[in-house]
Amino acid sequence: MLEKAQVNYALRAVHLAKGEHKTTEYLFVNPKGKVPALLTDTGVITETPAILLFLHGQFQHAGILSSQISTVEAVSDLSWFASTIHPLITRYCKPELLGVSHDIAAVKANAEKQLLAAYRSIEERLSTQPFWYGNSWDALDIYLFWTVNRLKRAGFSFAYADTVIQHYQRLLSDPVIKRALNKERAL
Ligand SMILES: N[C@@H](CCC(=O)N[C@@H](CS)C(=O)NCC(=O)O)C(=O)O
Repeated sequence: MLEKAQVNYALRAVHLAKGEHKTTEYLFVNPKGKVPALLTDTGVITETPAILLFLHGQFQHAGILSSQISTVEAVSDLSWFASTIHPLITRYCKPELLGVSHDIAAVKANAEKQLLAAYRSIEERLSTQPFWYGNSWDALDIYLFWTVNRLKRAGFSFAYADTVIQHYQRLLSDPVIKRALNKERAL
């Protein structure tokens, strides 16, 4: 979204597999030991919905959130992604990060079941419009894109979610997203 807003920003990689999110240095940034965190002129912002609402407030004409919707609707949708879908991604992709010592396969299988149900409802939403809120993409589309990108890499099957994959591919060919992904890869 910073790329969409065309502002100067710097990225810092935090390697979860190496436990970098639990180091003293990172816990100083986010004591909750989670990514993402955004360092701004007025302090650190954590929690994805808060970061996105902050960016929307700062860069009002950048299309961070659709101008067609109320803040309440945006918070509701962002919260659903952050509190329902996002935690399932970790359970599916990196169940070992949860500190579960037994039956990691069951944690993953349960996450898969719940993710499939969530993507079915997303399929319905996207069957009548190309993007989350209509004809142009915003932060909700990118949150969805990020989940799909992460799950695809972890081998999740989207065989029954053609519309979600079409949405993903539509975004993948967008020049703003290409630039953002290239910057991430360069890390
Ligand atoms: N509620 C947080 C969740 C962030 C989150 O779960 N991030 C994952 C990576 S995608 C993480 O930091 N996992 C490390 C851990 O839970 O130990 C948000 O909305 O930003």
